[in-house]
Amino acid sequence: MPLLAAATGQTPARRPVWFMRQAGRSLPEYREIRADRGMLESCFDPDLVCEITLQPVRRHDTDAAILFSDIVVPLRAAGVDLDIVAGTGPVIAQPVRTAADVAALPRLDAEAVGAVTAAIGQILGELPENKALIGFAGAPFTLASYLIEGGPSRTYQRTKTMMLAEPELWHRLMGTLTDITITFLQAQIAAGVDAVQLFDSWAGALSEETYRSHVAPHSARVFAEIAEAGVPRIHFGVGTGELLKAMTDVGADVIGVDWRVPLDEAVRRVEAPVAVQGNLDPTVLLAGEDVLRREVARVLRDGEKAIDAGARGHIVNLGHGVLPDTPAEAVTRAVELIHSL
Ligand code: 1CP
Repeated sequence: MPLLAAATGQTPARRPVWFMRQAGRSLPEYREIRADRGMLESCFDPDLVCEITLQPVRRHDTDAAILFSDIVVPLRAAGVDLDIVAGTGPVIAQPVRTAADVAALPRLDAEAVGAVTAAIGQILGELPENKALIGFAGAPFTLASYLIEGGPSRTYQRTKTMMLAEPELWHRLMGTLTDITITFLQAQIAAGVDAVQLFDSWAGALSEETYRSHVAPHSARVFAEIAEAGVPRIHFGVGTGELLKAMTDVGADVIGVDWRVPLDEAVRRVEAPVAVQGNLDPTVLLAGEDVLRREVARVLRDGEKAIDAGARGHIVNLGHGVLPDTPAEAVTRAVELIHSL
């Protein structure tokens, strides 16, 4: 499997590529299948999860499938009242803001994500042998931000206020979310995923010092608890150029890099022999053939420089998710270029 080879320091048969949000609105076949079904409902339907997970792999020939799910799925499975609202994202019915709210948070029983593990079994039965299935979870900080804010946020005002003003409460909340994340990832690993990605998408809102004191111990526990399984562990966040070393130090095998930091610079920052994943700007897929060709060539060159500088390998990806307006043809073309250049 090219993705596993790149993650573990072997020479891949071809350059592995997949895209965050490769399943989703950029695909006409996804829009059709989701037309009359809610997002959360879809995430708990194994047949749909299997079909939607495989759609981008069939169409684009990516080297990995990422499980079609969402970071709030384990919270919903545990019993948190929330919805995923089209055009907005996760919305929490009763935001978690007080000691009583934190104490009342449910725990996750692995059986509650049985639909997800059933879907993984189906996907593995259909996925070609040289392609990896990536499982994932939201990191405790990013999950906490949705629970506390009640939905998407630009400032993370309430989240950071709890962190600073009530550190004990904060760490209790993070402890509970860490337990949920570990249970969710262990269930996916037991069901057979080939690699996992921990999405700490919004960690870039924090200074390195705050990340290390208030977040890293919890994310480190997630990585430690799944280490024994031996599947590559990818760690990703947006705008985390200043946190790359801290996010690697928690125990990642592969570090995700967004478009703000060149891959070879990223590997110098992490000071560890991990693989790098990234880092095309998602808007490159909207900018036409000449730009696409130039930017793909640049990222491939940066990946080689990163390997020369000590990276274990390079998994090609975007710096964040495929934008919904992206023409599906541009994604297919990017994969072709990445495999041929
Ligand atoms: O193809 C894939 O990548 C798999 C599907 C996937 C993944 C990995 C979805 C489907 N969600 C996620 C993870 C996820 N969910 C993250 C981490 C990745 C990232 O940084 O983008 C985050 C932050 C969320 C939360 C979320 N869910 C948002 C972002 C809201 C915000 O704060 O800006 C949104 C818009 C959703 C809904 C969602 N999740 C996935 C899809 C296809 C959609 C859109 C659903 C719809 O309206 O139809």
